[in-house]
Amino acid sequence: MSDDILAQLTESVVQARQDTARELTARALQAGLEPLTIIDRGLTPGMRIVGDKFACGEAFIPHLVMAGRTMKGAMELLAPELKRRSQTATRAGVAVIGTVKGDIHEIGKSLVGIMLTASGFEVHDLGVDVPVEAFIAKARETGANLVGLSALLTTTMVVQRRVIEALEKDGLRAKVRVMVGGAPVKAAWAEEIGADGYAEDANGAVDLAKRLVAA
Ligand code: B1M
Repeated sequence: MSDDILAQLTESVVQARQDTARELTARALQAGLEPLTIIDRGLTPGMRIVGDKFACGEAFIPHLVMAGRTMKGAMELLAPELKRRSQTATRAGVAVIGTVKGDIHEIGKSLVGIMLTASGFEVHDLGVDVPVEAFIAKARETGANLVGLSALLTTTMVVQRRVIEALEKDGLRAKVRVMVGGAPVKAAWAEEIGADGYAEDANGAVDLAKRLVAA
């Protein structure tokens, strides 16, 4: 039964049926499925399929846009549930996050932000297409101890390096841990650019963030 809902949810993202995706998400929650299961096994596989179709010329930009809207619509139902289920009393840290300059992919970054908030972090989400200087200014203003940089394009990964260089130049690097992520980002890249860690998904990002600020 739950596998069936999740499969239908994946298909609704592929077909960009926004109302259906919301209805199925509500049904999945009612059926007792965890929000993260709905995201990881229902919605995200749909985005992956659309991305693969795009890569081989079977889907085009409007399909990416519509699939993105479909997932975002479903996430509106899931975000409060994620936050409600993981209330924590203590503040884990202060995080500044965003998708780097030149890159407007927002869904994965926002999910990381929601999960960090749900895990007790005070999160300042700068959005997408964020200039290097904006990360530095916000980190300074908020006294952040964590900066999270998302990049979904191979062409924008290099901006993650620029932010780290700017943190160093500004004298902030010793005070903040830097976490990087996004589909093309790998552990070797994180190491190469001098980040403190890389996470593959939002759950991993929370574990990593907690470890980094505790160290
Ligand atoms: Co674009 N896009 N896109 N796109 N898009 C990809 C990324 C792509 C892989 C598709 C493909 O070709 N197969 C490809 C990149 C290729 C590459 O560089 N290697 C691509 C391309 C080429 C482009 C354009 C250049 C297309 C064009 O214009 N010709 C263009 C670029 C625009 C720009 O940014 N300047 C473009 C545009 C778009 C839309 C705007 C239309 C839309 C985004 C809508 C939106 O965000 N509101 C879009 C979409 C939807 C996608 C795909 C299909 C889905 C992305 C997504 O939301 N996934 C994507 C294909 C794919 O990823 N397989 C694709 C769901 C989300 C939950 O996962 O974002 O990976 P993800 O986040 C995960 C992890 O990566 C991780 O945790 C998240 C949750 O598990 N994570 C972090 C993310 N950030 C993290 C930060 C962390 C830690 C973990 O710490 C800080």
